[in-house]
Amino acid sequence: MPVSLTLDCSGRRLRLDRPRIMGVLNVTPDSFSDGGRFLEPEAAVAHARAMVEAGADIIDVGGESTRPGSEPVPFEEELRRVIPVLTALRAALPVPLSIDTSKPEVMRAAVAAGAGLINDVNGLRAPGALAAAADSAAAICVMHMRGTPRSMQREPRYDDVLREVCGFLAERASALRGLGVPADRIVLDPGFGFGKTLEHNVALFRGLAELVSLGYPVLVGVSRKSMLGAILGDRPVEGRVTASAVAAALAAGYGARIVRVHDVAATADALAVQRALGRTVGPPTTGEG
Ligand code: 9MG
Repeated sequence: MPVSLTLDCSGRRLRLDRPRIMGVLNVTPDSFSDGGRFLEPEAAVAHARAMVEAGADIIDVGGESTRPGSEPVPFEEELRRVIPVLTALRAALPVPLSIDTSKPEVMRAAVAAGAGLINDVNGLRAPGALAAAADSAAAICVMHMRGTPRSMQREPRYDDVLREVCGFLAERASALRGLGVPADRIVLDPGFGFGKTLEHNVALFRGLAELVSLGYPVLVGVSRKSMLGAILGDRPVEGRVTASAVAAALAAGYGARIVRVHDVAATADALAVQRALGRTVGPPTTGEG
C-alpha cells in the first residue's frame, strides 16, 4: 500500500517527502536523560526554539516519564505540566506540536491547546483513548509497548517479535480507520525499548521495512536508549549521541519517515548525509509531496 507523503496535523500538513525530526521536550522531573530541566515554560520554550533552529520539524511534549520502572502520574498533574508549555510553544514556534500521552483527558486538552499530533506509547489501549484520538483532527502516532513502563522490562518474551508488533500496529490502524480516521493522520511506531530485549530491538530494527510495508509512515525512537548503550558496551547515556544519530540515519534508510530524538543538530547532519549518500527502501508514496 502506498504511504501518504503528508501528515495531517489538525489541518496543518507536514510533508514527509524526507525524514522529519521530532525533538523531545520532557516536562517531567524524572525522565531518563533530561528529567527536571524544562519544567518551567520559559526554559521549555528556549530549548524547543533551539531544537527548531537546529532542524526539528515537530516538538514532542511529554508530562509523564515513560522510562522503564517509572510510576504513572494522575492526569491532573500531567495537565498541569504540559498545558502551559503547549500554550507558550504554540505562540512562540512555527512547527507542529505533539503531545506524548496515553490519557484521553490529556489528549483532548492538549489538542485544544494546540497539539497537532497525539503520540501514545500505550497504543491507544487506555479506556477512551481510541475515541479521544479519533474524534480529534490531530495526527496519531500509535506505538507498540508490551505491558506498562513500570513492568515492561520484566523478562519480555515473544515467539516472533516482528510479526507480533506488526500485527498489533496493523490492528490499531484498522481500528482507527474503522472510526473514520484517514490514513494521512496515522503513524506507526514499533516502540524500541518498550518491553523488548536487545535481541528483540535488533530484530525489529532490521525488520523495519516490513513495518513500512503496512503503508503508514513509521516513526522510530531510539535516541540515547539503553539498546545503544548495550551495543556500545554499557555506554552511559551522555556518551550515546553519535550512536543515536547513526541509528536515526539507518532508520531513515529502512524507510522511517520520522525520527524522535534528543540531539537534533547531530541527527540533522546524519540525515543529510544519509539522503545524499544512502539508499532508502520502502513502498511507493502517494499524496502531495
Ligand atoms: C515518549 N517516547 C519515548 N520513547 C518513544 C518512542 O520510541 N516512540 C514514541 N512514539 N514515543 C516515545
